[in-house]
Amino acid sequence: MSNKTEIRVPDIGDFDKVPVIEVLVAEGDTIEKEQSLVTLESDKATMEVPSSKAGKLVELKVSEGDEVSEGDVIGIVEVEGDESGEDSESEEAREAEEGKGTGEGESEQDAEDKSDQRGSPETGNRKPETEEPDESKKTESSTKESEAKKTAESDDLPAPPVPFTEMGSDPSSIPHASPAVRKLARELGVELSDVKGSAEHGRITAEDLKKHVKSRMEAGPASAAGGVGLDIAEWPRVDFSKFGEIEEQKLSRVQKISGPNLLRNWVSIPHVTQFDEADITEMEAFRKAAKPEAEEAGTKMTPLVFLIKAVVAGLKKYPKFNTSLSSDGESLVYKKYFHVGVAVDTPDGLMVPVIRDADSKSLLELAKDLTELSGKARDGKLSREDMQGGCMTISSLGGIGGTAFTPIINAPEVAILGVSKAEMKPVWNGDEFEPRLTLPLSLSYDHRVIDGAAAARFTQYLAHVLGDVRRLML
Ligand code: CAO
Repeated sequence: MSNKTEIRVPDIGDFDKVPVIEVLVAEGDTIEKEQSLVTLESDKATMEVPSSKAGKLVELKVSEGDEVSEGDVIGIVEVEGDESGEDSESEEAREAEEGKGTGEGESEQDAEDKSDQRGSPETGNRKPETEEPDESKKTESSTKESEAKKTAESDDLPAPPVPFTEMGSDPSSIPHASPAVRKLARELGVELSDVKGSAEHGRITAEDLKKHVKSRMEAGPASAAGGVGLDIAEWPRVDFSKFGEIEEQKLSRVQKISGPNLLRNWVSIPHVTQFDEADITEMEAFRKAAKPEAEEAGTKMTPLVFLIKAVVAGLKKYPKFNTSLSSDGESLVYKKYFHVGVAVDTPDGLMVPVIRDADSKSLLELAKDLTELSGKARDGKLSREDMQGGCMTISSLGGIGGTAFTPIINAPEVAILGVSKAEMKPVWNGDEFEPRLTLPLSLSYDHRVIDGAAAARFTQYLAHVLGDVRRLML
């Protein structure tokens, strides 16, 4: 005996008219109970709609691009034998009587699938888990429900609320991808942040993931994306308490996320660092003179603001510095925009917000952006978008001290500018030593893309424009 059941969009909270971004099944498929049928995506979140019944999908009512709301029919499932009508009801009732909820006795796979729908603890859920059906209430009302269900078409009832998996609210959050794609990425051992999404909003599809894996395999161990197959010795396991008192503190979330990226960049990019100095005596005089105006505008004019302008000038003059290697390592992508990243020291670790369109902004506008973004970084309020799209990063330790350092390139950028503390130095002017304020620059570059001579020209050019900031207006 068979029975046709409509599978509807469950309670999805405050969301309405949510686009279907992925259809995961086709008409004629035999589907399992709880199998995901479609993925929905709002501006900031994704969710998969599972089937409340097992059986054959005889009709699919939605396609990619459709917009659905709670209660809309997704498809019709033909349920056979045990799964249909009374049989399944009596089984549910039996389970309820025995105190078995959906959470108990589930297989590992089930648990994993559900945790996919709930999202990682880091990203949080729009709906707390307590909003999922309360099993004890289910037990109490099971008799009433089963009676009601005998008279009505029980399977038409919407499934229990399904939580959205939030994305994008966290700067370092998971890239746009459906739970199924994230699960597949985990199984394949792929970092989603390494994969380029081809769908709307850069969303990563299963196809993108497969292409990524294929290109990594084809590119071999030295792909541009950092596919290094280094045979590194195991990390030493040491019981430090044998040597004295210790205290263990967990790494911050930001450190946990940035650590693997730093390691990948460090081991997979052939770094060279070019050191140089800029005479910023005149620039400093101008900066000091402009300070009151900056304060009036509610911001602060630090040397970094001039450096952002100088980097933009450098990227314009030497476009190779404004490129990225394609993920297959076959081509160089030239960018026609000028977004500059700035490393910000925060209590949770290093973050790199990006100042957009720095070429079209005045010094005061850049100062404002810098103040706003570094404030957001320190308050842990950067969005993912705030940290994307950088052309080159500046890491300034000038407010702290030091004479030079070797910054790690923020892939897929090809260079990073390190800035140390300006110091007054005696400089020979042909007749005598003159005190000049000297700013140390440390430019790390990807030697696969940039030659040493180009790097020396780039830092010389930075020194040139910083030596006479009027050139920044040209
Ligand atoms: N030489 C001398 N003085 C400098 C300087 C330099 N290169 N750069 C900044 N200063 C001065 C500023 O003028 C300011 O002094 P005043 O208040 O008298 O003007 C003071 O140092 C403090 O500056 P700041 O740090 O508040 O501002 P900033 O614009 O230079 O930097 C920011 C902003 C967010 C980049 C910075 O606060 C920061 O977080 N730096 C650390 C970045 C980092 O950790 N990099 C390492 C990455 S690798 O781990």
